[in-house]
Amino acid sequence: MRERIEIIEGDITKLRVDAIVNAANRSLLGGGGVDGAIHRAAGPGLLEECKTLGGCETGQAKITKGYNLPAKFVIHTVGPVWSGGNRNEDKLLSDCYRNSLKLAAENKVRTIAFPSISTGAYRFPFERAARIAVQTTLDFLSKNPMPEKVIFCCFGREAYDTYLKIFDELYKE
Ligand code: AR6
Repeated sequence: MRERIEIIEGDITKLRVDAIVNAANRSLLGGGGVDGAIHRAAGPGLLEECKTLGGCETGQAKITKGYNLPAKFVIHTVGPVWSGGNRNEDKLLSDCYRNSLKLAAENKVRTIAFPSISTGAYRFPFERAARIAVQTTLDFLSKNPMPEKVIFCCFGREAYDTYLKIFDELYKE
């Protein structure tokens, strides 16, 4: 199990993996943050395909091709907007990871990279989000052979340090 999870610091648009996950909004028509970076790097074909998808509900996920990205696919998921923690935000964020991993497995994705969903414009507290990301992924991988590898792509040193700390807390041999 340990070898199926990797924590790195970097820009997710540069990763040569089967799928990268996009922290999108319900329209799936682009935005700022990692969503903007992914659309810029993928080129206009990505938006054209996204227009055909009819949006996406919070906690759900949809898949497209990667166009000019080094990644073959983009899995678009919509995280919850943080509004204090009493609006089912934890469960919805966990759904994002679980549904993205499920969609990846269905599409024979072997390696997938996640950004930290909801922790930018949507203001989810970072440590709390990292704990949900890691725990949901550990649960999924313990029950499923695919994807073979999950990468948490941390944007900046502080994010990276937090993920390492949370992983050490949650991972038991
Ligand atoms: N690679 C990896 N992580 C990144 C990158 C990158 N290139 N750029 C930013 N991050 P956000 P959200 C990190 O705001 O909170 C968009 O407008 C960033 O440091 O991108 O889910 C959408 O269209 C942060 O930790 O996504 C939605 O409207 C994390 O990615 C809304 O923002 C997520 O920040 C979604 O908000």
